[in-house]
Amino acid sequence: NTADPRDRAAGLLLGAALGDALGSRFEGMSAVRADQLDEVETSEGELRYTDDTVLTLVLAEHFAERSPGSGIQQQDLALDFARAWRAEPGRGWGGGIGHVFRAVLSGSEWSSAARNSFGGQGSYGNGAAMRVSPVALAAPTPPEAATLGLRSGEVTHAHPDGAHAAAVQGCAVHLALSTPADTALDPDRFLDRVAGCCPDSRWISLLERTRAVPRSSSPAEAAERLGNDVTAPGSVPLALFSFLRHPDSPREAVRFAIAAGGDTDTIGSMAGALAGARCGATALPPEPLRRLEGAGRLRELGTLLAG
Ligand code: 8NA
Ligand code: MG
Ligand code: MG
Ligand code: MG
Repeated sequence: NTADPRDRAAGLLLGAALGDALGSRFEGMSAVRADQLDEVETSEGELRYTDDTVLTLVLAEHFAERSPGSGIQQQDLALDFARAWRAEPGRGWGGGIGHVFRAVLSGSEWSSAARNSFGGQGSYGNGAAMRVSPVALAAPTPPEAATLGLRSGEVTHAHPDGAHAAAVQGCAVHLALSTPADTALDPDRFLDRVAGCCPDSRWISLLERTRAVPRSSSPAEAAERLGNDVTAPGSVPLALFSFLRHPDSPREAVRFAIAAGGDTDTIGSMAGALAGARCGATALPPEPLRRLEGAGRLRELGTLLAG
C-alpha cells in the first residue's frame, strides 16, 4: 500500500475502470472460474470499459473543470451524463436509464426526469453507485463525500435505495483513500464509519448484513448472502465485502468480486475503486493495466484531482 495521495487518487480511478473492463467479459454469468479470470487478465488486445467508466469519467471531469469546493451543478451533470450516453450507445447501459437521459436531453429538469422513471418510483439500479468514486477526490471529509455522492446520484436515481447507494459507496471510497497505508484494515471499524456517514435506515441494515457475512466466505457464498445483481442494494454490499476481504490487493479484491458472478463489471468496478484508493495505482496488476482503455486520462484526472 502507498501513502502517496496522488498514487492513491490514480489508483481509485484506474481500479474502477480496470474492474469494469475485466468484469464486463462475464456480465450476467452465474459464477466465474479462476482460469477464466486468468485468461482475461493475460490475453492480448485492449481492455474496453463500459457505461460504469464512461459516467465515472464524466463525474471526474465535472470536478476537474471547476474550482475545488464548488460542488456539483446538478442540471449540468445530468446533461453531461446524457450526452455521454447519446455519444456511445454501445457501452452496455442499464434498461431504464435511457428514459431519464432522453428526458434530460429534451429539456426536462433532472429532478422530474429521474422521478418519472419506473412508473414514478425512480431507479434503484446500481448506476448511481457505479460512477460515484470521484466524489472521494472532490470532498474534504467522508461525510461530505456521502453528501456529494447523494447529490451526484439523485440526478438519475430518484429511488432512495439507488441514490443513497451513491452516498454509501462515495463515502466508503473516501474512507479507503484515507486509511493508513501501514496499518491492517479493520473491517468492523470501516463499516461503522461508513454507517456513521449514511443516515439512511435501509442502508444501515444492508451494512449490518454485510458485516454478518463470515470473512472466510467464498465468492459464491458471499453472493448468496448479499446478492450480485444490477440493483444497488443487490450489488454495493458485495463490492464492499470484496474489498474488506482483500483490502491490500486490488487484484484479489476485483477477482473476488467478478468470481461471484452476476453484475460483474459493476461490482468489479466498485471493488476496484475501493482497493485502488487504499493501495494506489502502483499496486494494480501491471499487465491488464497496460491494456486498459483510457488509462492515460484516468491517471491524469486522478493526479489532477488529488491536488
Ligand atoms: P437502470 O436505472 O436501468 O437500473 C438497472 C436495472 O435495475 C433496471 O434495468 C431494472 O431491471 C432494475 N430497476 C431499477 N429500478 C427499478 C425499479 N424502480 N423497479 C423495478 N426495477 C428496477 O440503470 P442503471 O444505470 O442503474 O444500471 C446500471 C447497470 O446497467 C450496471 O450494471 C451497468 O453495467 C449496466 N448494465 C448493462 C448490462 C448490459 O447488458 N450490458 C446489463 C446489466 C447492467
Ligand atoms: Mg457496465
Ligand atoms: Mg465508480
Ligand atoms: Mg454492470
